[in-house]
Amino acid sequence: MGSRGRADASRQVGGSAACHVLADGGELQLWQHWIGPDVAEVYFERLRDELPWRQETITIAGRQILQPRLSAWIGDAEAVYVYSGLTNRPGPWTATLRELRMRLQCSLGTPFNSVLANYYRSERDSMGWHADNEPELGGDPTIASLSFGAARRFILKHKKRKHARVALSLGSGSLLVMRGTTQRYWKHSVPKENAPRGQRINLTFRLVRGRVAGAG
Ligand SMILES: O=C(O)CCC(=O)C(=O)O
Repeated sequence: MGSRGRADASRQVGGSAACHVLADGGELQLWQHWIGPDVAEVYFERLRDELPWRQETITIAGRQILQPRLSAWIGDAEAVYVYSGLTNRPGPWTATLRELRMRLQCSLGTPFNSVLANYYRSERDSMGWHADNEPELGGDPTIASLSFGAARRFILKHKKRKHARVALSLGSGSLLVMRGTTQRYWKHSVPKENAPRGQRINLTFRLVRGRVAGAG
């Protein structure tokens, strides 16, 4: 980490969160500027350069497809996580991720032992509809999502209530916390967009509760 990164990273903006109460007990808290723009730019560069980005192949309905984004799974050794048929063994914490984990844990009072990092190279990279409801995360997990770089739309829809939707814009330095029953009753996605967007990195910090039988 350069001296600029170290000095800037201590200037956190924070402020108050916008709260969204979702049907059936879901809860969202969004800090649009949890980290100020200059510091967020430094974090973006550090994460882009530090993380072991890969384009994974996943199996959906028996078909192998390349994920439309790059990703990296980082965490404590026991944080093995299965997602869309992929067994993710965590890579080691980097200095930047350790620092962000510490800040989140202090702010939210919630422990995290792992993070899924996603790198959206352009507006054509995306994340399909899913819920972070794998058994390893336990019931009703708290997920903390930090975004850096280009703003992207983040959409939630209820799994059963047809018209229940929430659309948010996640800008650089924003922190979205999903709690309560959000993962049980809602799905979320980052859709492809047509208008040009720059690169974006998103980090979702999680607490994986140990490997479950049959997790591969
Ligand atoms: O990129 C985002 O904002 C969302 C990432 C996400 O849905 C996930 O990591 O499960």
